[in-house]
Amino acid sequence: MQRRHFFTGAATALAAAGVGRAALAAIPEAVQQTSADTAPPWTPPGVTGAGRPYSPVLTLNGWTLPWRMNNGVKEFHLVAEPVVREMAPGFLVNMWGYNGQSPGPTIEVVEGDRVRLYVTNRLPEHTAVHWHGQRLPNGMDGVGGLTQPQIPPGKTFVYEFVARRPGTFMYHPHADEMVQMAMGMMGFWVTHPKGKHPLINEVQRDVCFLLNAFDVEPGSRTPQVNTMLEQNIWAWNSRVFPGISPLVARLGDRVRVRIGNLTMTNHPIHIHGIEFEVTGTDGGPVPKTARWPEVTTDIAVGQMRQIEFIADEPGDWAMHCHKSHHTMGAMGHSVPTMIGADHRGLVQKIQRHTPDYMLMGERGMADMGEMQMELPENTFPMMTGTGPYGPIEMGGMFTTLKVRADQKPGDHTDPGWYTMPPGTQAREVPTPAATSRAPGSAADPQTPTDASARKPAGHHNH
Ligand SMILES: [Cu+2]
Repeated sequence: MQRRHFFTGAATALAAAGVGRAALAAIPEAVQQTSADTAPPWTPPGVTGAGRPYSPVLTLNGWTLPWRMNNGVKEFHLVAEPVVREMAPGFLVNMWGYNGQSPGPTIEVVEGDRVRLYVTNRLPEHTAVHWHGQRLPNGMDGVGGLTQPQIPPGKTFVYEFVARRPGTFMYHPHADEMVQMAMGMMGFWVTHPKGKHPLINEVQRDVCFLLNAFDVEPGSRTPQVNTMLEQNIWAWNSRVFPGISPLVARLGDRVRVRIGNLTMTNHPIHIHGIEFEVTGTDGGPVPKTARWPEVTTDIAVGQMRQIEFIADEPGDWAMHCHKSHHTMGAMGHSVPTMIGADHRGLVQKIQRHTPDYMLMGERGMADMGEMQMELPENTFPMMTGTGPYGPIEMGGMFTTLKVRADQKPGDHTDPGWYTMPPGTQAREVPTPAATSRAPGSAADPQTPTDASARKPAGHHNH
């Protein structure tokens, strides 16, 4: 849901001074977003001049900033401000963002558009906005101190340039960057080609999102801004699974996914069920002769990757970062590995002194997915997300690609879980007796029954 708020203070002052209607509208209204749901693609209302048609993108758990035409210039209004982001249902984090959310709204323009961006700073400290990847005059590059004075709290600056090349871009502060990006300040930018482009395919689905990370102590609500690498919340567009919308496609659709990385580590993004090609980066389209098939592509820090595939296999396909700790929620790194350790009888003894004591990891960590452990308030569980067959045991940077034959063209609504055709699903069969070993049994080689079992047998000492 979007709400529009006018800068009533400024408007009142201007009205009192008897300024005309044109001056009152000198700055476009700043549209606000109150929801973390995926907003439908924003199609501009009937426009003329530079308001040329394009096929809009879908921002995963985000939205597109409406613009207005003013004498042939597309005008936007960003407001940098503190926001509360719902990272997953019931998990709220105090962030800094733009126009009510983190990330900020996606900005969509067409190659050749003259763009004017007003930026109002409602943060407690100065900021500046860098338009990552754009060709523009040096003074519009948004590097505080280098190309412009910082935007002080309470002030509005304006940027203006021509979106010269089509592609996938982002925006973020170049002011107190470590703090401001750790607090969630960033947004996506798409410049659509002005016509048919030899290296840019027409697609039926065009989805974008940013990779971001936070360090939110369990039980708290504000990210630790001085954490360099040990973030514990791995997010897509400031959302974590199961709070991330699925990518939905109609069988046979050509799908483009644009991903930017504003975390401090790389993310190998992996999609099941299909092969894709990297068709572009933030540097522009990749020549066709330089594309090769992949199922995983690594997205390094500060990079963007634009990938494309044909959604020709129906199902619910996992799509995730392949760093396994990035598909988990907050967890302690100091938990010792307990696999293979025999703790029988020990837990009860410890619980006599420490009634809340729990043993973790004796048989692996999978049990965590359904463990009903008491968590501090406002803590995102370590693993979460339940599928039709039980806990998915993943959170963080994980979602699903849902491909359906009966999905309507352009319909992004979640079709629910996939129904497997009969005979196409892994199933249990009788286990041959000779290979059956119950965990913890004497036949389990990882479970020594006594000290002598550890001694190598059949060898002589030399
Ligand atoms: Cu990752």
